[in-house]
Amino acid sequence: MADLPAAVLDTLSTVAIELPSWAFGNSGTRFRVWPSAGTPRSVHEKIADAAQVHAYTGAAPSVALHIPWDEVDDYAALRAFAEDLGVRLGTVNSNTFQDEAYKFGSLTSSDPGARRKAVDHHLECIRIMHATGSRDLKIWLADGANYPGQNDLRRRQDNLATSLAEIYAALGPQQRLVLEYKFFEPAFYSTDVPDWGTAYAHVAALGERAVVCLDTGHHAPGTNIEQIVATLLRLGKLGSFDFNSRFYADDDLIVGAADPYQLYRIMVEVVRGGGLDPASGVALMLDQCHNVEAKIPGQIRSVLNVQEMTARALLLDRSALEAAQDANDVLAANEVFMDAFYSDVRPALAAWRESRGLPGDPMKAFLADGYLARIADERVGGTQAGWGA
Ligand code: AFD
Ligand code: MN
Repeated sequence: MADLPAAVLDTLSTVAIELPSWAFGNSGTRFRVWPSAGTPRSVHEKIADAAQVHAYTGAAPSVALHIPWDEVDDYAALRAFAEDLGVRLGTVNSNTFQDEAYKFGSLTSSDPGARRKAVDHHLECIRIMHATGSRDLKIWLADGANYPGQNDLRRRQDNLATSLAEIYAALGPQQRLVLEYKFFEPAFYSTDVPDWGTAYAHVAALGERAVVCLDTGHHAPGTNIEQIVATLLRLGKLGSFDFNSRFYADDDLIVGAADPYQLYRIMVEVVRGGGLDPASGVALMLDQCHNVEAKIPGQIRSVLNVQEMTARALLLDRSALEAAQDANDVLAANEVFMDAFYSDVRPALAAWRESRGLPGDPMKAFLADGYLARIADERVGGTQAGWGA
């Protein structure tokens, strides 16, 4: 495909993919966290690496923070540092899954002291958001149980509702509470926010500035994720994605790498449901842990994968599709749907990037730049960032 319709390119130019600060630190699995030369030793160096992704792709203008992993004394200064590098600070991710006090839960815990500590952590995250200018407070809870009988499943929901209500009441008028679900892990028998329905029930009870985060790696195998996307968009409660891909569990691999067709189907529902309209408030964020691959190139690949599948979704001939659907012409509808998926948009995207002063092939341009060799030389000493495990 030589070029894309102007309307597609106009929409693509508004698509912003938020990068997770933790993707640039050392990461791995519960078995081993792999260090690598040049890994950031501070949130400032993470932001510098994230700014490289944006500089080469033009599509990653914000960086999500993780508290306490990215704690600093002066968040206003951190915000200015990021903006000087051409990116802004985005979602603030809380962390109530690593402190000893949360061994048996945080916001849902039967221990009022653990709940208090967890709520106070979120109130601190909100204070940070005022300094960083962040809109979203993202809450993912590891809370759950490993054995039947361990927890009172119903009381955990009551505790969660009470805790979330206090946090929600502390939000500023432009801020949102984004509740993320995950069907298992680290808890193995029950997770207190396991699915979109539970997350939806809680955010619906809280109010209009409470929404759901859909992490694409947080579903049972075979789940029809795009149907959840369509439903949450219809309900006005899809706040954000945590994009990644998986083969078996929450593998946090490069989005689109395991199943580009699934990413296309998800983006078709995002387009159909108005999720690309900036007014929709839907945030497209990556949540990945680059295990054995280089981190900055891994993020560049991820951004390009989202951009490519979004372009294909925007090419879908919706009027032909609707006509075939209304006629119950199964094969014609599927053929229209697949026709857009089979479009190789890469040459047209390369030409589009060059027309905007960006490298046609961001990955090739970045690798030729020598940044990775420079940070490997310069970043000696200190303590390499990880995910605190
Ligand atoms: C882990 C969790 C969840 C969360 C992320 C950042 O599984 O996806 O969004 O950490 O806290 O990946
Ligand atoms: Mn996530």
